Amino acid sequence: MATTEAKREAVAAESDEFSHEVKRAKTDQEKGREDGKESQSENILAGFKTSKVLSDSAREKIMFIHGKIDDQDAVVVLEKTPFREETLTDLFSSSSLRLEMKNDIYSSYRLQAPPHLNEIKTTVMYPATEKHVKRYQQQESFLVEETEEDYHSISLPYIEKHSLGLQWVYNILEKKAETEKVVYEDPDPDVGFVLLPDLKWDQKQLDNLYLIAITHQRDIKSLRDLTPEHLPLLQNIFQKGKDAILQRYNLPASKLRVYLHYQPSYYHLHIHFTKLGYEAPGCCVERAHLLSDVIQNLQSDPCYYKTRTLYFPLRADDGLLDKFREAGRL
Ligand code: M7G
Repeated sequence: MATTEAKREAVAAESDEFSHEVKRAKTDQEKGREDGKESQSENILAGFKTSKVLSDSAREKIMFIHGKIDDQDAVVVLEKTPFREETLTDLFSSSSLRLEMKNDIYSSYRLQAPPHLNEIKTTVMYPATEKHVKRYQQQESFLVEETEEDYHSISLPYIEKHSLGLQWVYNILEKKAETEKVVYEDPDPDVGFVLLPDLKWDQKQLDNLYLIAITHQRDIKSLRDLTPEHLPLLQNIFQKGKDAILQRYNLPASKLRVYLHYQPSYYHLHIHFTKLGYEAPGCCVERAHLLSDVIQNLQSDPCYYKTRTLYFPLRADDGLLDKFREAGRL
């Protein structure tokens, strides 16, 4: 289970090429919506040749596949989406039922739903690098203990050299991508942010609601950089983010899990807003830090995140893990 979760997390931790693909697809989709119809994109998967199933989960109904499109490497993620209460009437009335067995009051069927009620969320990384392919392979995780000293001698130099591109973040902040999706924006350069649906959320149902708030400030990498100077920013995101979600989705703050990841995949400060009860990838205790705790910790100790030992999981193939090993810290 943990490995599938790690892989689901990795879906979002793609390189720039992936972001470009996604942005292109979204832009087309958005254009389609403006025309009053959803655009039908060219089927780039029509000639997809499967090389290997990298991993899958029958329970989560997700599969990560490595293959080729026009002789170039590609990774495709197929994920069945949750049922939606508002489409049940349509589903029952417009599907066909094939009986498999009947015994007393018990019967089982194969229900064949019409295509519009049977969609599969599909993420394509193409052209994919070796790094993409490796990310989705079954991997063990290890818990790492990072002291203040480790952060400066091991993590920070690694992050500065190897972290994933932030172009997709800047595209959102500069209104070059996903503009239609923005739920709320506070344009203030110091305490402002953009709140929008996360890539992982198909926005079809609230059960798996997932939004991210991206700060306009560009120089805060992660939790480690936070000091009391950032309290107005964090409090602003917390309050206005909750207000915006209540207004748009009618979900009160008591139904939300608002947190930061450490380590994040992208080193530009952003806050995750998910629905309480939804086991979002990365909401586990070893990775998620509640925003309300972060605010209180900074209020009680200005150096809390600068000096504290932090714990987080790293996958076996993560280069940062090698660095911790080389330093004798694992
Ligand atoms: P993170 O804490 O850096 O790491 O979160 P994680 O990806 O391991 O969770 C970054 C968040 O940004 C994730 O929840 C991603 O799903 C989301 N995300 C990534 N990309 C490339 C995009 C994107 O292009 N658009 C949107 N809306 N969200 C994205």
